[in-house]
Amino acid sequence: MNHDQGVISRYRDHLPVSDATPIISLNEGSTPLVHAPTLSEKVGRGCQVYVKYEGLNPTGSFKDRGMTMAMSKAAEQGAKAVICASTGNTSAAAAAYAARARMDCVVLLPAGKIAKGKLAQALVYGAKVVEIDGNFDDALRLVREIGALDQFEVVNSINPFRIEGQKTASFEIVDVLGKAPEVHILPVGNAGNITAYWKGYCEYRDRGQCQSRPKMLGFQAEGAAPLVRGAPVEHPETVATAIRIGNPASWDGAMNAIRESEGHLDMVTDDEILEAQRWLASHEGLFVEPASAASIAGLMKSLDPSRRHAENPMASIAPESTIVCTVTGHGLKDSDIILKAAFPMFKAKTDKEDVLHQLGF
Ligand code: AN7
Repeated sequence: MNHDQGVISRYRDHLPVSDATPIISLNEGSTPLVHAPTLSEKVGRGCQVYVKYEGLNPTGSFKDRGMTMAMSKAAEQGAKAVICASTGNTSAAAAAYAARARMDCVVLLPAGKIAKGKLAQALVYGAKVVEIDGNFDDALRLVREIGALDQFEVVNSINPFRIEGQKTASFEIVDVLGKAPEVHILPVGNAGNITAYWKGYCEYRDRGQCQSRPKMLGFQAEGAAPLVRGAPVEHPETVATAIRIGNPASWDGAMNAIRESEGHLDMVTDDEILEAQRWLASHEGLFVEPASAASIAGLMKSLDPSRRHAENPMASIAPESTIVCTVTGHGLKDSDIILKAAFPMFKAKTDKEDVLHQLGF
């Protein structure tokens, strides 16, 4: 049996690997592109919405695609240890793949701002976890400084191999649809993923695997929207801790994707994010983390009839368009956010009558 079934082995012709590259993989990728019938109805005009459900990667987020590449190349280069800053998901992926590669892993996390599931992952995979008294941007600055010392390979998305791995999501979407979608919607934090998706679509088009490329729509959280505002945000704040980033590393890559694709960049409020998260779970059966729901919130915002035509990126979309929303991470990583919200529950005695009575039957 072929043990390598992850994105490198499936797309190696499109990736900078050779026979000298040891493949560090957990069979990431091949995530489902789930049709969303209720969301499609909401969009209307015969459009079809699909959700790229990246929460089904081995560590529960899209970061595994980039990490298999970054870690394989680090192993090829003989690295003994890796380091990254993270809002949570990168640290989980780095820790898992480092365990697999038998390397040490150091992760720098903003103290108190990481969803519990992600922190648990970094710890159980055996990373050395350093909580920083600062935000993600501070942690990334430290990683750049420490990375320059040569003991560590940096596996943040400033490592170009991360972007290479992440572009495979676009390949999968085209392979499944048989074409590129008309619109692709993503949440944007450090902006590596939107950069990677655009690179993937461009390369696939250039190789004749698809004829067109989608408009790229990126959504940031309102309190952490440096790209929308055109300047770094010193104190980013959002309930979507994964995208609580004030100075994205792939700033230029994101702006280039938006410009070249004639796409659009916008922001959504925390309330819109949480509402979209619950809506997607309760209407489509897909539980994603808050940052991931920013793409759904963005689509919904674009449908709001009260929005003026000119600033609405969906206004110019043709009928029967195919729209793909990437939902980047699994909802279970941050169950606290749901449980804090005081959803109604029932209490009953161990008694059939009482259960029915409490339910109002
Ligand atoms: C679920 O883990 O930056 O725009 O350190 O975890 O490529 O940064 C996470 C980012 C979206 C934003 N959704 O992607 C990290 C980190 C989820 C995320 C993003 C992240 P980028």
